[in-house]
Amino acid sequence: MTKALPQFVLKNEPTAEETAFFQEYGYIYYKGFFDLQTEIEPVQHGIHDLLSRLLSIKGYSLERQGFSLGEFDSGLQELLKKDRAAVGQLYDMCKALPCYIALAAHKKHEIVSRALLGSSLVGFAPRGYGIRMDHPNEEKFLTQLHQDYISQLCSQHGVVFWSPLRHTDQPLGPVKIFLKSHKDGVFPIIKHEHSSKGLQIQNEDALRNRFECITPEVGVGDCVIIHYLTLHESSPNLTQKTRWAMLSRYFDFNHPSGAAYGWKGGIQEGNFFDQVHPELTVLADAGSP
Ligand SMILES: O=C(O)CCC(=O)C(=O)O
Repeated sequence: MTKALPQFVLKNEPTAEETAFFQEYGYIYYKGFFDLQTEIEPVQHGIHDLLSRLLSIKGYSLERQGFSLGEFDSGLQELLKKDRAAVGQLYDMCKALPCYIALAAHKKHEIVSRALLGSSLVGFAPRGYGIRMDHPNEEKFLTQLHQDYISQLCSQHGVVFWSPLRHTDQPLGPVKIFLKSHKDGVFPIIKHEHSSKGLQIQNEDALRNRFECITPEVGVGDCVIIHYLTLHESSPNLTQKTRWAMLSRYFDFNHPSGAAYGWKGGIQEGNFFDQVHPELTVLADAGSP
């Protein structure tokens, strides 16, 4: 049976207790973080409409149910079978939905990240936002064990907001979060190639065993906030539906780690971990760092 995990409800800003929880465990769960009707539904509606647009451009007449909160992506599984590349196009289209962008940059993210990070000055990680689609039985795009800092690089002190558009229970594949791992700093990386997949945490299995792992089921409208240094990874989607999740990232301008190299962005901006941290990088076919 899954262990019941603490859930908080955000009032105006995080309380001292919530901040202390986040700083101790490296994550926090907020129930009802987004309003279903005014904040979530427009994004789901937008996705539904984009899918219709894509199907019509492609000339596919797939059978679709009308929009509902649970079935906003009706027709997607058929499209996956018919034309996987078109689904990749949908992935890019979703990120451009104005109602989603407004949510990703919503003031409450700034308020919450300031409080959790104890910073008066936070930034919105450029190109650190997006909507993940994890399809049934498709493992290629699942994230491996990682710390977000490795690919974001703006600052070691940051947070990622993770909020699903479909209720994420165990079969749909919650994020695995390794509690308190943020306290150990940046872990050394084995560099295989120039991509986030190519950056592998050294001694992955030993780290998985060292920290307690949780897999929080997350409801639509709820949000899990994870520290940039907390180890986490995807779990597989074992259902027949796509797992949808919105992510956005905020970082602390006041932390010395970002200031040291001018808050350079990460992989999306063409900057790589080994350029900033040669002392923590080992090449795949070399010895220890
Ligand atoms: O949604 C997931 O499974 C993990 C997402 C994640 O860690 C990431 O995109 O950096």
